[in-house]
Amino acid sequence: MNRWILLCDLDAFFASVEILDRPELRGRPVIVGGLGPRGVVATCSYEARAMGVRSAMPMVKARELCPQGVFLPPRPQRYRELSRKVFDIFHRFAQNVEPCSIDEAYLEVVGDGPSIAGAIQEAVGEATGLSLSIGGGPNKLLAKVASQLAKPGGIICIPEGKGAEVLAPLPVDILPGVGPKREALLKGQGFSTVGDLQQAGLERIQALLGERAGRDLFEKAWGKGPDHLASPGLPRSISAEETFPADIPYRDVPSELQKLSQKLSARLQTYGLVAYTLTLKIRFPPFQTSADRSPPRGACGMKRPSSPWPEISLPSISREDGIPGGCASWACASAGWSGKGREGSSSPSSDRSEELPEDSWRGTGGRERRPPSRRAPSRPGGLSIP
Ligand code: TTP
Ligand code: MG
Ligand code: MG
Repeated sequence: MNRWILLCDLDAFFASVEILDRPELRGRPVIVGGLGPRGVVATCSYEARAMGVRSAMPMVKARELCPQGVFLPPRPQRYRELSRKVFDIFHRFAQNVEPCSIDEAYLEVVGDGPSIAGAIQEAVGEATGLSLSIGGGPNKLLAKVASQLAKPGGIICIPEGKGAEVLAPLPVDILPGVGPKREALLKGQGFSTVGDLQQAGLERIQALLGERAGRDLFEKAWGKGPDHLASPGLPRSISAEETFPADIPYRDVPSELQKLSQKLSARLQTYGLVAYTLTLKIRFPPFQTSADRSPPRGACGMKRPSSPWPEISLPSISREDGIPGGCASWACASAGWSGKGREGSSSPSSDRSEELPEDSWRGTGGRERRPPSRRAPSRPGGLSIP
């Protein structure tokens, strides 16, 4: 196999950077995130993960689980600086790079996959001191799964034709798209491993999940996935969000949303984009999140980013949900667009890692992640599943 897709993902990225800059923290449970009463964990070192701490977990819970932890606020600028260095290395080695986030990208490489992966890992380590895990395969699905198995600090490459065999003994939630709900549904029907899904046959999976989702999952179970990277370009959405230290009264929500929409508008402008849909999310006490999305180019009155946005249709949210307590604890506005929506001359960065919103470390959108129990032991320097 001469052409490989590699998924490169830094290990415990924000926490690793903190440890890099303060080596005395090495070996300690380091937890990075919002330190206020509403803060959530952005990420944590593997030592903290051993204590049960996870990304997107409320910081209060993390403190309970790991009272001896070192709790640090995020430093987005420093993370971006290191991310840029790492992405420069990716571009040196790869024909194509598809960024997925600030610490992660798919690379298309030609040659001996495992040794190219080893060279990338080494170059990143030398240039930044950061640990990188790499999964390789003939397509994005297998590269992604392999990268999960390779964490932390390993390389696992799955050759062409071996995907189904490697996947068979793994738990169903190794497959992208199988979250806690779907995992419970599948397990309830006796499908614990990917091999169970392979054996079930397409029709049974479709009967359970519907025609399209069933086909999609069945194909993944057999190791099929996209074998080309998305063309370099734009992120699919941009968002701005705010977690308030204390609940705000409902009458203040419109002005807060105005501020968020201005932030968003500025970001759209940076990329020369015209928004296509607008989504609003507001969290009401105790922890109820309401969302409202405009139809394409529709009622929310999406306009050119240069003009201030018109009023946001808050009332439709409030009527549906009755606003218990009459106040909000969190708000998020995001915008998406069609490929055609881009304007004129400004040239956006093709590096989507740039898109991490300043405040995304608050992690409000993420789901708690699972313990890395399924991770196979990996050895640095290269392991290839024969
Ligand atoms: P990930 O690559 O998902 O996680 P990680 O690098 O911390 O750990 P690993 O890859 O070894 O499992 O995310 C990269 C960074 O993005 C992470 O260091 C912090 C940030 N992040 C958040 O701010 N909130 C989140 O909910 C998640 C998942 C990540
Ligand atoms: Mg990572
Ligand atoms: Mg990542």
